[in-house]
Amino acid sequence: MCPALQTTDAFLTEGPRRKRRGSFVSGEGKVKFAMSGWNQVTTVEEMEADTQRLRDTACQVCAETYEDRKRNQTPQCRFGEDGICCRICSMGPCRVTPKAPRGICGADAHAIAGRNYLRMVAAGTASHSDHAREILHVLHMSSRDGNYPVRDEQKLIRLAEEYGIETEGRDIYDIAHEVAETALMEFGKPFGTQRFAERAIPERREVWAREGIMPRAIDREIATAMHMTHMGNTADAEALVRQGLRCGLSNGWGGSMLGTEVTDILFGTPTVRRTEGNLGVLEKDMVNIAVHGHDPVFSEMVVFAAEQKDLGDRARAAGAKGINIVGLCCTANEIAMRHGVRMAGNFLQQENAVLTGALEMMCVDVQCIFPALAQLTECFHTKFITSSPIARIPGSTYIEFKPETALEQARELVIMAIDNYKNRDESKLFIPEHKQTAVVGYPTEQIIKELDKVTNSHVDERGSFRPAIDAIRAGVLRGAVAIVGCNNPKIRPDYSHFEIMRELLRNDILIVATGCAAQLATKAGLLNMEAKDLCGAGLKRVCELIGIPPILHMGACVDISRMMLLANGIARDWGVDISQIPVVGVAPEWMSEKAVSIANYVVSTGIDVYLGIEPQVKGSAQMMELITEGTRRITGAGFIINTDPHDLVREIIDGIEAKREALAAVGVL
Ligand code: SF4
Ligand code: MSK
Repeated sequence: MCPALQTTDAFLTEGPRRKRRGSFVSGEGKVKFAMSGWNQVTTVEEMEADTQRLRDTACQVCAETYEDRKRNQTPQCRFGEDGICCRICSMGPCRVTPKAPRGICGADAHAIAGRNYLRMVAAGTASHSDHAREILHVLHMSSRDGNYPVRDEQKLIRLAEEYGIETEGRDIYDIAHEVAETALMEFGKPFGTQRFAERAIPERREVWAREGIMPRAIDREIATAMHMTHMGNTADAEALVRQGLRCGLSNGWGGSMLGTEVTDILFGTPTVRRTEGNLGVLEKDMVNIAVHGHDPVFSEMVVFAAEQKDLGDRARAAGAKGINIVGLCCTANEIAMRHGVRMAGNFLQQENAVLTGALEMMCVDVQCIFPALAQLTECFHTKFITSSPIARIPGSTYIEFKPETALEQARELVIMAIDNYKNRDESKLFIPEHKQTAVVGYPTEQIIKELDKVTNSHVDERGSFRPAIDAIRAGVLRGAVAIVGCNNPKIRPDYSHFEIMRELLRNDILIVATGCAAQLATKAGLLNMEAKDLCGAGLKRVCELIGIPPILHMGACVDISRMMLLANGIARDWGVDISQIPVVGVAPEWMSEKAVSIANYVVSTGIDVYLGIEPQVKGSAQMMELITEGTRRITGAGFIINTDPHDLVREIIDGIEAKREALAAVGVL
């Protein structure tokens, strides 16, 4: 038996409720901890042991994983790492060195790094916003009897009223179609700025107007970014950074916000639900189907099809106990929040899910999908289905998903998976046992509702932010941190998320999480109500009073706009700017261009962003200064970068305390 397997077995026989003691290094040195009462956290070491055991399976079937490919890519190119390789025109590629400080056209390191950076923002904005556009087209064809009815009519009416669309006496689907048409204009309207920017408090809008970063049409901001970075255009790093802020805003207060609103309208605004997370949610004797990606238009229909009785009967006739749908990455967040569907894991767990040998099918839609899944699934019986013209992958079975035929297509996929159950090879089967219960589904509306329970304050129909403010004002909560983002093999996967979350909880800081960070919290057990025992006395009391876990799951990476509205609401209530409230964003393990776009809109909203992975601009001192301090001069917030999670969390706590002191000095606290 290999050592990794022995380790895993030891964990399993010891059981999950063992006594735990340990230590971790914080900014103040090594801190010992002994958990009292609840002691069911799944540690990163336990997750790593599971991964190691699954790598044995990979060896057994001669499959490679991202770790093998990472080794082959090491050392990674320094020019790329520092952002100073330009291949924008065919005179290049040009690489900046001390001996050759300019490209052939004369662009220096600052221009090259700035252009590369802005292109990342543009790509991230395009991805989130195009996702929203697709869903808007589905809203535009929604119907009472079709595949996609409207599930949250109240939210639709509210949005229609915000848009100034007549609602009185009209059929809900007429309203839905007009809302969709109006919203689709936000992508390409020739004049004006983003309508949702009007949701921001006046102080913020003033900053955006003063600094010339008020977002116009989404497609225009993307096109402007691409135009500015074309050969022979902008070489001024500050102008590139400013366009990054504006382009990011067109995502956060445009495309992403639309994506979230319309997803809620079509599929229902999430409510609190219990679910489970980690690979242990795969079932040995069921037909396992993983849905992976971001777009719920696809996954919702697969979930719906799998619940149909005749397909359940078919699975049982095939010798299985039923059909088990699980989610990966942000698709998991979407369907967990609306249906309680269990979550198999985050970004760097996608290969592990296949390596269990228990997946009959992996269905993907868009974004964050490893092309490597095609080769990997060939080593197993797993069918790998791609469904979107946006994400075509050689080696997959491509079944283009169309809203008009969605249910029939989803049923065909589920049938294909059921028929594949018989092809499972028991000799390759290993499902790690670790899984955790989790409470998910805290969109902004739900958080307000829950926090209102603290003071029973008078609230209007939409609730009030007063209780959160009172808890922070009293110092019971020191502040709030939004932890978002991916995994990145440049650092130990999930470790930074875990360490930062745990330390923030100990320091009475409420966490809201989305994306793959939220998935780590799920896997670790930090979305469990009982995780309050890991918190400082203040946060623990708030959790007990309200009945919430100390980390609130707010959704997918597209849902970070929910966090912007929450911060906006708190600032409005306090009568201060968003940049003054003790709320920050953290992306400890980010990797995607979407994350760069998100970071830009969060900073533009006035919220500091703490990064655990360095942006690829290090080759330009000017760019480093611009993203850390320059944006602060423009928006009141900037990036704080530290690759050591323990140092980073100390900086976060110090940052929150500094904001509290500043508010106390002006009499707000
Ligand atoms: Fe080189 Fe300038 Fe062309 Fe970039 S744009 S590849 S720096 S010549
Ligand atoms: S899935 S963008 S790895 S959060 Fe949204 Fe996770 Fe990051 Fe993809």
